[in-house]
Amino acid sequence: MVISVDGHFFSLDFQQVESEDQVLGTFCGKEDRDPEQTPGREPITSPGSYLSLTFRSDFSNEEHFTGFDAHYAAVDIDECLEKSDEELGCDHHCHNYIGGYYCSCRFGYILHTDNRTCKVECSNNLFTQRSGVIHSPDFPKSYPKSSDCMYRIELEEGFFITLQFDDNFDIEDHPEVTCPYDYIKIKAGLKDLGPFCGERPPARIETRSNHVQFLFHSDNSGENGGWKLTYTTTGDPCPLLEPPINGKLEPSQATYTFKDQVVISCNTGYNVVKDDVESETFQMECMKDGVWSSPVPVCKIADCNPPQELSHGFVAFSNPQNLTTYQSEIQYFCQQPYYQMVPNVTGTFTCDAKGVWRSNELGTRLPSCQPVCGKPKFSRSSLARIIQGRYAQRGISPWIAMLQRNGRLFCGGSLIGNRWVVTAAHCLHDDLDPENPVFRNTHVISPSSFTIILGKHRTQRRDDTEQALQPRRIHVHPSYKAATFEYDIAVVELSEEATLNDYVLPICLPDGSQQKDAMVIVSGWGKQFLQRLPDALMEIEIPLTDHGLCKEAYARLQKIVTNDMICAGEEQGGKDACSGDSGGPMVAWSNRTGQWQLIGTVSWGDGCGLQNRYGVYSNVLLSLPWIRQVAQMED
Ligand code: 4AZ
Repeated sequence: MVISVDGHFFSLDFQQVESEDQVLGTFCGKEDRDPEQTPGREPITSPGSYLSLTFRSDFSNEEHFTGFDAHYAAVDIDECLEKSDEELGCDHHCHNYIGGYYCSCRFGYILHTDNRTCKVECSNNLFTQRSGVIHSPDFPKSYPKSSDCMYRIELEEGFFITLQFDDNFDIEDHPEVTCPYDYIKIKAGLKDLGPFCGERPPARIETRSNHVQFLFHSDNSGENGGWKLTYTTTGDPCPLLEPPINGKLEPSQATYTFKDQVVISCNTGYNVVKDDVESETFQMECMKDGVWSSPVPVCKIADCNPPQELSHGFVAFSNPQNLTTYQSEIQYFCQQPYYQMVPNVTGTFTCDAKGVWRSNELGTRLPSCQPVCGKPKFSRSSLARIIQGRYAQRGISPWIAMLQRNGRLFCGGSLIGNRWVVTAAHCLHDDLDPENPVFRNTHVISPSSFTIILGKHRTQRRDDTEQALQPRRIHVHPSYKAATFEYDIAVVELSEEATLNDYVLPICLPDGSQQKDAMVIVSGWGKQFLQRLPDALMEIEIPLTDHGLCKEAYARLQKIVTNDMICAGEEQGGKDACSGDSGGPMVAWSNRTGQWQLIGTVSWGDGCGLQNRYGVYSNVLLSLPWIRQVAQMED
């Protein structure tokens, strides 16, 4: 601030105006008479914010002096405009205020404690990338003053940092003294480098260290362009790698250095094996001091291992050494002629590149060997037609089952598949007398109370071909009515599989292709005429009877032939099933499939072989969905 004084002056005594020890003027006299000694109307301006005025009068007043009157006012000076840059010292911006001025800095800079220069805050720059560029603030424009910039490059142990300065290098220096003002100092590991300044950049610096500290100091003067450097990192090289036999390395390079990674993969059909573990790929890394993280693994051919066994089948290798490795081929076969492959495929599998047996037909699913049904080895000669009922040939009805209790025959049955026997529900009933008040549908005999014998022919003597099997479970048809013999059908599960051979083979389930008037064959060990039991299996060939005709024949006896029953027999009687034949098979030849099918199971009748009476059988076709469900058979 300056103070300006002006006013009227009427004095012979004097008045002195001073500012900061400097006398600005001494005045006396009368304004209109002595203008040169009076301040007149000209303002007096102090150089600073202080001004003093002394009025002195002596011992006499010769005239009537009126004194003076002066006015003062504070006037501000804009130093930013008035003073030279050097006088001001503001690095970036100057701001005036009443009585003074202050400096400020551009965005990104901070005012130094000298309140004049602008510096930057750059004490904490950390670089962790494997390469990068560092330069002085504002490069290539002049760098800030009064700054201490610290740069750190920090990498994992094993890396070596190399510094390469740009040719465009300009740091304030001195012709005689080494870098007294501005400089770069570098600390690389335990080594100190620098100071560096001037216009010639330092040569490329290979530090062989993974830590570099870098100080750039600037003082409060000078206008220099600064510096720029590129840093790169390398590590010790690892030894050259040979790809494994039947494999490759990626990426394929002439040299690999610290942190470089290679992926080892094998050709199709081979797997990488490392520490007994197989995988598709394996990664290796070049570590510090030039060593690989592990040795190169080997490529081992994919191995499908011995193929799964096939129940009732076997597997054959297409190569003589029984190899199970990549591209080896195997073929499954079923135990013919008793088992066939389902689905009907070649059963050829090849070991794929993943070490899995695979077939074009089934993928990785195995086929199954299912019993062949309705195809006995021994067949009736077409000439030898059954006239009266006759001894069956051994093995001609290989599906027939004998149900024995306490060593005595009580019913017949038919083998379906290799674990199931179809028989009549009434055979498995506790109380066979419907007149008895305790007669109940639920009174089923225990599976352990009877035995099923397959491959049987004779009644009184053992057969070499027989297989005695124990029932495990009994399933009686849910619609079975003991009082009326409706749905007189049951399925017995065997506790173990029957061994299929020429004398033990299952019968096929019906496919509905049966003609209404077809001839059927009924076999059994039941009673003959004169109540005698035969000493070997008997069979008859009879026609199916019209349902209406059969119904009518029995209606006269107040017996109902329901729709789940089929009748067979000749009008004149003679050939018929009888007591002991119950549950046994009624089979028919299917021209369509070329196999024997189970059409019915022996159920009931009025007497045996009587005229105008027919044997009544449970219609298997009607119970087919239930049988398939119980015996877990697919369609
Ligand atoms: C029975 O008692 C029986 N004529 C089976 C079939 C016939 C008659 C009786 C048919 O097991």
